[in-house]
Amino acid sequence: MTAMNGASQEWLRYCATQEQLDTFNDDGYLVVEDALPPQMVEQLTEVVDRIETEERKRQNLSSNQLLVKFRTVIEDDIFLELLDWPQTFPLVWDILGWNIQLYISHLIVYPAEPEKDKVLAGGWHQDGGRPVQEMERPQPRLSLKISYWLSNVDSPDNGAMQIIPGSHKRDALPLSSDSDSEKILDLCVKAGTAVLFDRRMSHRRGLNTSNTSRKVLFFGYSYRWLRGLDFNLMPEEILKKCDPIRRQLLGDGVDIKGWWQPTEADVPLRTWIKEHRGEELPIWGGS
Ligand SMILES: O=C(O)CCC(=O)C(=O)O
Repeated sequence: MTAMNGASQEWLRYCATQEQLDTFNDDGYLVVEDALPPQMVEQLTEVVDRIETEERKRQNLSSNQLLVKFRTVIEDDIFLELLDWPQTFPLVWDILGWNIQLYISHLIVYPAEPEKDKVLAGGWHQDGGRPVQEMERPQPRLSLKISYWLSNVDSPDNGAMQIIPGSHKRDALPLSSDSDSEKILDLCVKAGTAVLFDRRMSHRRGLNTSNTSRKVLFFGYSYRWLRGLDFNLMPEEILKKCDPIRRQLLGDGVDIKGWWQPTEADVPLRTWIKEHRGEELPIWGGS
């Protein structure tokens, strides 16, 4: 197999335990504390601050407005490191399998709300766009996101993400904004924490009434037969910087057919897992 990036040396140390798999399956989310060391948080924050300045100009946003930036992965090479980050990536392939790609990467910078009693801007939702409306119930999992927290969320007032644990199984949003309120969990996390969540789990952004800006990166992974929201064809100059597994995650492959019926060359992640875990891993089961 072609030379891999340094991160792959560490992947086997961080594969999912049965307890982590059970937690993700039962609750719909999984917290990985200290997924990013302080130095990485610092480097990412520097990059995010630069992007924030550029984007506020581009989107004509004032410094106290919410900033949402999609297609973040191409904005700096440091995000290519996050693509297969050792403390989180093996969890993704242990949950979804190896036929995966990055389908979305977005950044949210949420400054403190100027007024204390603003209503929540982001409503309860499941991720996935139109398919969420158009698929029959119960929906399949299809994708998950990793949120990388770059600022401390010590209390709900810091704009903690709100989730309803277990709601991915019920596969229905709360009927009114505050029904289910007893089941709502405010995700309080330290900077450097990663939280993986099932796209079907009801979630929303909480209100930031503190005096600090909340910074989070979201990396969403889906099956390769679902096409990307960020890109279908990643720019060649980004692909050139990447080893085969990163290229797979960025949507590269031999041809369209291989998204559905992969050959070995389409899915180097499968080859890596096979070689390093000694698993059989059949490649596909018919047309
Ligand atoms: O910003 C948040 O806390 C929630 C983000 C969110 O809803 C999403 O990524 O789908």
